[in-house]
Amino acid sequence: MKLDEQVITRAIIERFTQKWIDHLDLDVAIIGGGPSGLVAAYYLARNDRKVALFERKLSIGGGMWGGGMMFNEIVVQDKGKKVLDELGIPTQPFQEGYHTADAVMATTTLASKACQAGATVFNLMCVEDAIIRQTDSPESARVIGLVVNWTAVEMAALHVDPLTVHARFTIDATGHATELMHLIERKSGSRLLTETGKVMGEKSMWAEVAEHSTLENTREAFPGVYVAGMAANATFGSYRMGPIFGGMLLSGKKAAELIDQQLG
Ligand code: 48F
Repeated sequence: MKLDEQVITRAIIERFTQKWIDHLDLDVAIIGGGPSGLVAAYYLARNDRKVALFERKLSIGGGMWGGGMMFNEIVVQDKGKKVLDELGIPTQPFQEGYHTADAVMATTTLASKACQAGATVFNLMCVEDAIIRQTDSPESARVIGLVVNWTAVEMAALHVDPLTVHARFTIDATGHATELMHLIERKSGSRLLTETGKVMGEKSMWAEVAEHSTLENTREAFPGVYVAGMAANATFGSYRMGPIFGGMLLSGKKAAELIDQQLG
């Protein structure tokens, strides 16, 4: 058989188009392919939820590849280690209560597990807006979908209109930037489900407190939208934690469990 460039091209266009059409109506849309987004994608997809994850960059993994300051090892505490165990990611004990994992092994395995469980990743796409609907008052507003565009369009600042997906639930797992929640704050005309009604902003570094609060802050932050990972702490005004990743992993898992319950 001779290889034909036209067949290769048609295969890519047809298959991608079909994949995109198949994911226009989702149970859960996840924004951000860092550790929290990937863990959430894994647990939701494993429960047969229709999940798509949108990632601005070429690669998924977010801030996990680089460990701490490009020393590509991550640290997890005992509870975080349990999630790595469930995913089959090897860890090494460091001292009591602390474990390490190779950052590249952790990132690639997590990404692979999420995809194999059935989550579909759309990389090189950024979420630039939300679809917010309200029935009567601003209080009834709910996010029912996302507005997406190619990262290349964003980078080149081209004037090209985006496309959309609908989702019953959305997870903002965009890390420190907390992009979706900032968008909703600007555009919804209603309060977020935080104490101030706004994105409260990230505080300085305090690993001990931040790791606990990441989990507490993993919850619905606007009707239809959950926050996970660093975005949870930035939304609800807590600390950052640096290269300890247990909170990120547990947050992704908690977001998945909460949404799973809601989906019934
Ligand atoms: O930052 P990131 O890894 O988020 P995370 O899951 O984990 C945080 C840790 O990596 C680390 C930390 C840990 O202890 O504090 O920072 O909370 O991944 C966020 C991903 O979201 C993508 C971004 O490119 C990154 O890969 N992202 C951000 N905004 C958008 C987006 C957007 N609007 N559309 C698509 N992707």
